[in-house]
Amino acid sequence: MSDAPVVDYHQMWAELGLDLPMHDALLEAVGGMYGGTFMTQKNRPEGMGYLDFVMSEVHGLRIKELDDFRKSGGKVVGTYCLYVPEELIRAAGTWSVGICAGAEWAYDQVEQILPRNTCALIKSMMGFKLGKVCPYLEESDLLIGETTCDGKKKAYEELGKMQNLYTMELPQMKRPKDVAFWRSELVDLIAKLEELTGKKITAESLAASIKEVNGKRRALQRVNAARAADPSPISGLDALLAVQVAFYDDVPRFTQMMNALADELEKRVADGVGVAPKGAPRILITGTPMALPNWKLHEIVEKAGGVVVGEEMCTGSRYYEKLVDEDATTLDEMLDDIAAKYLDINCACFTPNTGRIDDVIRMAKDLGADGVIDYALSFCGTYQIESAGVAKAVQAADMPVLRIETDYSAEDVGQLSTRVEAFLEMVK
Ligand code: BJ8
Repeated sequence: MSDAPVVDYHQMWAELGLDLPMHDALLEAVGGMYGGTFMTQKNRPEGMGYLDFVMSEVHGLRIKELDDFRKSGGKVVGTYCLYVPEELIRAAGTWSVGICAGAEWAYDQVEQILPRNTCALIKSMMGFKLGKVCPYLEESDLLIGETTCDGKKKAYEELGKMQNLYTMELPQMKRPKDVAFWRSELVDLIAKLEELTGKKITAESLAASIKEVNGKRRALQRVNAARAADPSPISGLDALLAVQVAFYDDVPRFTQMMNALADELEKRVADGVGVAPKGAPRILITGTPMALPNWKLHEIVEKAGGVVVGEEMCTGSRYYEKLVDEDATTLDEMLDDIAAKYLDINCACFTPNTGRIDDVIRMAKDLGADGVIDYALSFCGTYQIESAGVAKAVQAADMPVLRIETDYSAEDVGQLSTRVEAFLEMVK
């Protein structure tokens, strides 16, 4: 993946308190998965070399950067949900990392605390902590949870017994009084961040971080807009990876590299260069987020000859589509804008959540999708219940839909592949 000399990070991982044999096993498993899933793809954009490098150093160089930052007095804040505003975290001078939870780990320990019938994302979130294999968690001076679904909310109570964790209360409706309440939660978050860092968030620092994070989202918008072309210039797997990495990479560097990737994709589109033959079945996926290293469904679709052209999910359009207004000049106005932008995310924890269905139909049309796959993790009640309504709306828009319920295990890959293959046959 890279010609850089191999550095041994075991000392750093040991200082973080990781379980070294288990962590080595995790890295080996994820490295093997990455090689088999990503490096075997044909005709990838050259710009993906950056993300290949980031992934090859996911627990190495990036953790060293966080480590150095903390040793020089900086603070790192770990988050689990899209509603926690990255702009505020950065405006406090802290670095934000999205903690991934996309692989089965230490479930035997997890199930001593949480019920077996808990969604894979929550179990993985706890498993990485209990199994002592996530350096991002251990580098976090503060974790920020949120009251989204009941499972996460209660799991945060348990996680908070092991690590410094602060929970924001997220309303679950979007009336003006809910926006006002959410804004008051942002004010409390500012106080928490200022207490952590001893630094004040000012209008200047917040304006700068709003611009910076918007810049990152705009770069991802460009990358994803290119996927409307047929043939698509980038695979769904690679586009998904870009959003997954957006949660923890250095913001200015990532933005620059994603803009360079977008330049290349736009050139590919102009030249008619794609990753799959023109006319390959085009699929939009909607549903629960796919945290690193959850690449299961995309891999199944693309190995079956389809191409994923969009993700209506938190590791997709919900992350990059909406921006915070940049015109405000006072801290108060900026908080209004941040509260409005974030409460406009369409998560199934909200009622009603019809905006998500509108987004699915709009994206399917804009991206030229031939079919939609609705993806829900087992035991995720909110997304599972929304699934029937999503399917009905997609069918009413004259598009085929496939509903999938799964988890992080490989056990159902054969069965899912058969269903996806039949679906791809049908959509074309
Ligand atoms: S904004 S989708 S990141 S809450 S899959 S843990 S909902 S039982 S992840 Fe989410 Fe924020 Fe919403 Fe996005 Fe619960 Fe469902 Fe598990 Fe989930």
